[in-house]
Amino acid sequence: MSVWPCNLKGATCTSLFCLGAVNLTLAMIYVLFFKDGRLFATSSRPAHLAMVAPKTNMVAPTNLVAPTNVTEAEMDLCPEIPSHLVVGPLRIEFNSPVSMEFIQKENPEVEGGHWWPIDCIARQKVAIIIPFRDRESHLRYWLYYLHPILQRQLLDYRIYVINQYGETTFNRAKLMNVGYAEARKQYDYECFVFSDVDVIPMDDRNFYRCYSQPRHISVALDKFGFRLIYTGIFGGVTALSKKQFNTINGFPNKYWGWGGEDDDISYRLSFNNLSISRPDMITGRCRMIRHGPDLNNEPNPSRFDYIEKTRSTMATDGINSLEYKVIKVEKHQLYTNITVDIGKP
Ligand code: BGN
Repeated sequence: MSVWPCNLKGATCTSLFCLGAVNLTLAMIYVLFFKDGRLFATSSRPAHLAMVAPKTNMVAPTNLVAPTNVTEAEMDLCPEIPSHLVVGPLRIEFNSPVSMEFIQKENPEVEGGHWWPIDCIARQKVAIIIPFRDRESHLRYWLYYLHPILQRQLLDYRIYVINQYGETTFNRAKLMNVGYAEARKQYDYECFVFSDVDVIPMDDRNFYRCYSQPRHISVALDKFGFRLIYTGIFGGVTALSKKQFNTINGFPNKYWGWGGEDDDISYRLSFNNLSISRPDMITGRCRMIRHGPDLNNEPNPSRFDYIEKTRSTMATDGINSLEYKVIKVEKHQLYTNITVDIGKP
């Protein structure tokens, strides 16, 4: 009796059997490794979530659908200007509160505030740092509007909320320094965007990324009639590369209360021969959430004195003299929350 599972004899039967075995092996490899559109080893994002195109508040992008059988090494860099960007203005309003649950459902592919494109390689890894205390309703609007915008911009980004512990006077610049230091420990970011929690861009083309010069992103605020109120202004939303940040020794730590810290940063830039890059005044339009004065963030009377001395103080007051204590790190779906004790004035 023949051992071959066919009626043919000798070489013909052997090759038919081998061909069948090869086919079966290939089919198994396909099912195990490629079925979900990519080698599973290249992404920790669950494949069924990775395939979901990011939700948007305006458009449904078409080119974010998972590709077929592409490894990361074969992927192209994402386009510098993605074709699915909404050509502004976006409808940004703060009349109907959004719940965190709703925003979470809208962004199932975001984990700990982290998102990255899966069908191309992001041009920059960006840490987005939000100095924060007691502004939950603002944070919800921020997350609701920004996640879809950042995804359409095809950035590899993570949101860090740096929450000041305790009741002492707020210190925006020191919290931003903490955000930089903590983000650096987590990932090899090339770019750091520092954003107030109450400022939302009105145009997708206003990129939350770094440029060859430090970037002022929120250039045309509705609060100021969509104008730049003075040339050196560097508040609201800004972006600095790792190199630019270190060139100016980061931000000052001693501005407790409202005002002046952004001017100090602006002086640091010009004393180090850096200039400010900006989008045009249409692309750079932003809305600010209206609110009353914050508790424990009164205008800082020392700010006038401090900014006069920036040139001599910037070498010793900055990221090289930063001291703080992390109280708690919580990974929420839409952001990483770091509660930090930054001391007192
Ligand atoms: C400026 C503040 C900035 C603030 C802008 C916009 C000062 C320093 C004293 C000259 N600067 O006047 O911190 O971002 O207004 O509100 O107060």
